[in-house]
Amino acid sequence: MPDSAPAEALLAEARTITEARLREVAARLERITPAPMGPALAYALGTAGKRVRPALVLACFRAAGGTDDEIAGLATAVEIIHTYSLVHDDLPCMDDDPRRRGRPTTHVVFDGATATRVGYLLVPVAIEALCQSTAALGVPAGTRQSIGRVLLAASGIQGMVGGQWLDLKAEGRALVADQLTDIHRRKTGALIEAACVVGGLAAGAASPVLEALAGYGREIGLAFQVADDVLDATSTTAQLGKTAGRDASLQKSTYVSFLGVEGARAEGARLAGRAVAWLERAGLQSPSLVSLAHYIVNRQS
Ligand code: GRG
Repeated sequence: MPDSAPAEALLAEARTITEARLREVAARLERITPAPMGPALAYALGTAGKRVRPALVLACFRAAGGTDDEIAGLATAVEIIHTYSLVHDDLPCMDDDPRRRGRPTTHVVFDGATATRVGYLLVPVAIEALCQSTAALGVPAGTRQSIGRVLLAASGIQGMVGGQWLDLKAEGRALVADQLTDIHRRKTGALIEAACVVGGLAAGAASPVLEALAGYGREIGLAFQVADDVLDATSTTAQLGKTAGRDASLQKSTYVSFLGVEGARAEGARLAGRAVAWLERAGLQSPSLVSLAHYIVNRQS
């Protein structure tokens, strides 16, 4: 049985430091942005997530030798991109979901136009957090550029936006396995992989370490979505904090529709094992990352 304590401690730390930064960002945005946008931005930033992506930034930074607490700013930047994606994902023109993180979604509390603007506005806010944090960390200019490029590429057409687009187009259509993997890797996996890589880059990691962190992130990024498919099919709305059974009602192809619940669980475990193997091959000692890989596929929400 893998040790879950390091992952739990890391996630608790990620929640504490990220949420403190998110509160600061929300308070500043509320001061400078007229209603309803200011309150809507603060609402979206104030919802309580698991903070898996910030935890990955922290753990990969430390696995690559980083020690500076300013990494919290970069972890927050990644979480803000993720937050924008959730606000847009829930919109009526996308997954049309009334609940997220145990609360009504931003477009339900405000309206669709406000929630759409919230999403767009959060992107430059994230980039600002990235710039401030990499400057405070003393990251060299070339590496700062790489961090920006990695995060934006993962968020764009070859990553998250492209994956979401393909996912929407695939509703009600049968996919083949490679198409499903491509969608999952882009829609969900790309940002998770980027969280790992930017953590390593901020610590000044050399190429073999970066490659191992990217490999780890790629495997757990896909595993994360496989676990999400399982949870959607097996959990309740109360447990998930978002509407359960959404994939079936939208007639989506998922790992569960391909492999069944047990097959999808086994695939998640296989991918988590592959993620840990990347660390072992590079000689990276990180009980937190090992534990987090298992947490990602065994989580309950
Ligand atoms: C313009 C086509 C287009 C897209 C815009 C909306 C969007 C960009 C992308 C959607 C990306 C997305 C929401 C993917 C799902 C990823 C996922 C499994 C999210 C849930 O993550 P958790 O479980 O959530 O970490 P918490 O709430 O814990 O943060």
